[in-house]
Amino acid sequence: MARFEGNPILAPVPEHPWESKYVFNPAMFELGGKTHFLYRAMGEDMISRLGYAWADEKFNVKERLSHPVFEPKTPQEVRGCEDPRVTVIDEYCYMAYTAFSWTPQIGLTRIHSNDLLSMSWNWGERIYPFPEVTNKDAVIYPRKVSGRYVMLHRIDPNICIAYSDDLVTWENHNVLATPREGRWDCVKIGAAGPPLGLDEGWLQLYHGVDLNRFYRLGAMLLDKDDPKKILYRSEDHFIEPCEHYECNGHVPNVIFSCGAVMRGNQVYVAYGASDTCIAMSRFSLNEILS
Ligand code: BMA
Repeated sequence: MARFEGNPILAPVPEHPWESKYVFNPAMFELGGKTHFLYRAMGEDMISRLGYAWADEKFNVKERLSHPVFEPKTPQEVRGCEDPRVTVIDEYCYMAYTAFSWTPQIGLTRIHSNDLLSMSWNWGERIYPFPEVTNKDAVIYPRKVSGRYVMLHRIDPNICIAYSDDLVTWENHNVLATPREGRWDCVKIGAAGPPLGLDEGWLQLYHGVDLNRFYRLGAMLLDKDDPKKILYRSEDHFIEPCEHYECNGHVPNVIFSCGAVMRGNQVYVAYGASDTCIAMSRFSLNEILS
């Protein structure tokens, strides 16, 4: 992956108490001709809230709100709402996130696309589909596959898959992929963001953690009609921490993505760097598919 020259693209704002220390791990998605970022932010109280910014077609950030747009509201998330991943399905933006109380679990909610575009933050009900399960890194697929919605989630250390008819009740849980001994993804793995639908299959970026707690990104290609079949998994990672903003920060040596967008042959990937700021990178589909 090639990094943007202007990295990092978003940094903490010392004047905003809720995002004065760290901003990272943004959902990234396209809607209404804009690229949207919903990002995890932490300030003095170390509670994660979500901030919002949008960018133009060249990924220049045009507007960033000075207030959080999603905050902890229920006992399940008293310690924060983390790592959002957004999937646009019909007229709604569905958001999966980590709801953090004493343990992390998956939170799901949605907002109407018109509300998101007009920045009216009328989020729907928050549901916790797997109560009591320590879980993170959920992503919802952008359309039904063979008649059912698909979700990947992460029960440490594996990426798991689940299915739903209504985006509320999720069942048929299975392990999709496990860490690989002796490699960059040997300790734990998690889906990076909703997958990209290609003719060749679902391109699923994921993060892998190694014994030194380095977070890197790689990818799997999953079968178009049966995503629990892994057609290919990258031997090597696509990007690893090496820039100063990736190696020095709140949690050093972390590249953690929650979303990417595809433009023709290019994939643009937003990522949190060292749990402190937000950067962008890009790669060519032709290159990785060949
Ligand atoms: C994960 C999550 C991410 C974070 C990463 C590295 O477990 O908490 O938000 O970026 O660890 O610290």
